[in-house]
Amino acid sequence: TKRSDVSNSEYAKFVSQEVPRDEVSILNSVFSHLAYTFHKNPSNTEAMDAYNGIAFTIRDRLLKRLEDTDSHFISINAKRINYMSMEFLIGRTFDNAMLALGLRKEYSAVSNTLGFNLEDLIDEERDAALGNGGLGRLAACFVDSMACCNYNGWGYGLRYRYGMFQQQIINGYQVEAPDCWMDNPNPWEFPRPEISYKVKFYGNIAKTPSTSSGYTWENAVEYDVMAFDTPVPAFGTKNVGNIRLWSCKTNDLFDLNRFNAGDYPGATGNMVAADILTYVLYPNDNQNAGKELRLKQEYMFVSATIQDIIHRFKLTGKPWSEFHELVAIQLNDTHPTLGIAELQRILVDEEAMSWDAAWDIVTKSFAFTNHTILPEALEKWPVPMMGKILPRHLGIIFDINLFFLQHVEKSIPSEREFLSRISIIEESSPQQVRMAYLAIVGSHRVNGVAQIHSDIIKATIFSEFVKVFGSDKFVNVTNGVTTRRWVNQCNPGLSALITETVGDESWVDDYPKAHLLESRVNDEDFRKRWWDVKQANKLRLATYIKDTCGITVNHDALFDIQVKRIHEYKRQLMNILGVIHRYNTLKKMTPEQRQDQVHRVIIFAGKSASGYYIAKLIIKFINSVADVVNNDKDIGDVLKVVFIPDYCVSAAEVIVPASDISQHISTAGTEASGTSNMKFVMNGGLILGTVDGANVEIAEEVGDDQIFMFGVLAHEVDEFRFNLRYHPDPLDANLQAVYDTIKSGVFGNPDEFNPLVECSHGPGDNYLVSVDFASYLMAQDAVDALYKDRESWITKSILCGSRMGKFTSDRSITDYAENIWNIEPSAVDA
Ligand code: H53
Repeated sequence: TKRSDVSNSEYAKFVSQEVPRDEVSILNSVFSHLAYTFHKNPSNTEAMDAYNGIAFTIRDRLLKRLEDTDSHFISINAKRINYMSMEFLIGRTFDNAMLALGLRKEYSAVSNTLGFNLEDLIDEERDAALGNGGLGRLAACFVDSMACCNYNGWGYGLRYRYGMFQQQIINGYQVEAPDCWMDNPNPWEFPRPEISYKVKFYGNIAKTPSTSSGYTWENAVEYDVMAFDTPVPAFGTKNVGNIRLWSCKTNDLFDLNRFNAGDYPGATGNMVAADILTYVLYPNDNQNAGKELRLKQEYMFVSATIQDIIHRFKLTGKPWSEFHELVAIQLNDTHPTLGIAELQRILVDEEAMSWDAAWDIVTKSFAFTNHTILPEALEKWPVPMMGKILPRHLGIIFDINLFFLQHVEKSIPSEREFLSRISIIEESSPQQVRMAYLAIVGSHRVNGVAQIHSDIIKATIFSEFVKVFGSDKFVNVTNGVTTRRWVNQCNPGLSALITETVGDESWVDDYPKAHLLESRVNDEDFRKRWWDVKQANKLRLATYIKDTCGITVNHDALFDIQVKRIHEYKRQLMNILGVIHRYNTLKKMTPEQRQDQVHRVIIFAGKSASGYYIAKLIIKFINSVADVVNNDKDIGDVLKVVFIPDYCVSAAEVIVPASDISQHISTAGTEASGTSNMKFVMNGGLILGTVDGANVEIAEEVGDDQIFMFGVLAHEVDEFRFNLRYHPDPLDANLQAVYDTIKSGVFGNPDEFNPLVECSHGPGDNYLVSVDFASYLMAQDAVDALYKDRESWITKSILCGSRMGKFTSDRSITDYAENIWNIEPSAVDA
């Protein structure tokens, strides 16, 4: 008998055992980790140790399931989805994992035995904030849904040493501090030193007729990139997902010659250079920084990922012609688009394939999701920069473009102008590589993220490509959110109500079942409990606000929330100008009249890109207004304004369940989808929004009359912009009064805030604040009126909450699977 046969059969016996689920066994496994992983015993165990000890036992369970899932999919030769994203905004994993494993009660008892409250241990975990906003959170929801829906899907990304910066508010200003999230042990990842690849930069291209492609990439600098796996707990199935994150490996870069010559710092020079590549997440959302380091990050990410995909494919022993039947690669925005050139390069330069055969494989495997039409977000890289860092890829991109333009010329007789408009290379000075165009040309499907957005990209930024490729290549997949985190985990009160109504927990992975809530809309007892759940969540948020901002708010007031990245197009500015209008109106009233008004707490949170001047000024302005309003004795509890610092996933889990109304008020046509709008409504909050992104589909589902909509429509925006520039209307009297208040100096030096006045009216008003302001105030009045009628409010809240079945990310993933990836689910146990 070979040694491996013995150990294999023993191993098979070992892994086929179920991991015990009773409290005593769990406690013992925690003791074991405390003692042998962390060198702790119950008497010197602090909260952080208890969290780690417990988390490591959960990690053991997840790793077992990851192993089982992997073996299962390998055994059936399943196609794998590779979801490539520069961002995964995961947040915390602990609570989510306990719920997914169905062991929360047991772990709660074990925590008590150790002398801790489970809720406190949950707060010990640092968020994994490897993303900026909606795009990164979507990626995290999608990996959750791929796992829960039993698809063979992996996320691929970068393991940033510093995630999204921590936001402090000092004197009203945003101040950024590094997010040192790796300072503590991370139970949720495990290093895979055996999985590492070489990634090359710089160098030159030599013509080498002896090689199959005729080119060799020489004199490049090489780095080693290593994998870290983060298993993704899944609810209601034994499958688990995985996010493979790449990190630079520095061990090989120690310069022994310099070390021996006594130059100790110099000996580590290359190590530092390599490390920096995965040091930091660029804190830009919907904005392209255009930095050389970012291009290197993107390439390091795609190169390691594509090599890993090819490695796994080769293990199947299948011919290249079947590659696309086993591999789907989804590009989350343009950030991983270089993957197209990388796969083409490996196939022609290293696998000796013909250009056409390689290109056929590439285009059948890749698909591209577009998330924005904002010009400042669309990635372009200067040709000289790309030529320096990635000389071979630049050559390949030029060839892809040449063949593409030749094809266009042949199929539709075109003028030069047309060709230059759709060229992947923009003829500017210097020339630029248009990454979205490369992504379209190299993919078999392109999708937008909400119906209105998918329609807009076909009619505007990509319209010429629709002429070339036909309309069928362009599809819509409306975004969604995972109901595991965004209802079940973050809102236990509501979750219990839904479970009681549905009869079991099946709604958690079959969210359309929440529609059963509607049958109870007239049940008095149910209505009262619905209201009480909301009040309890508001009390929880009020406590959070007291702890983080020191402001006392009354949880009986209407909670009006706008939390998202701070960006001009999202129009936090319009919100705060509306607050000033409300303040002015209240000031003019008698104390009795004031007390009669709906009491409101207006809550903001969100980060600004560190270099985004106007967005940072908006944060300062909100805080200056808050200072005045909150300290005005005349106003008291009638109006409070709060800016919660350091918005992140775990803060959102407290904020989202507590809204009465949330604002999604982007200029029509600018917000591709939005996903927090979905979370708020699922949690029984109503929406005040523009006719934009997913608001439109939410209105379709819940009923037009259920949500508060206002503002100009997407197709009217250009004309309004033109008029603001050339034929401005006189300024709205309310807006003028708001400007007068700002100019009076009550909120501080008016000169400081003048740029905000200038960009909210007249030719500077690119996002149409002045155009929508009057209808915004009217919609706000309608909100007040309805809130006074509590019974109607509760009815709307229940109806909206129950009609959100469409917006689970399980539905989005099923759409991708059926319309783009052509892949079937398969459960581990089946
Ligand atoms: O992606 C979300 C959308 C949202 C959109 C956002 C986004 C980013 O967060 C970053 C870059 C980008 O191009 C788009 O703004 O509307 O909901 C997920 O699709």
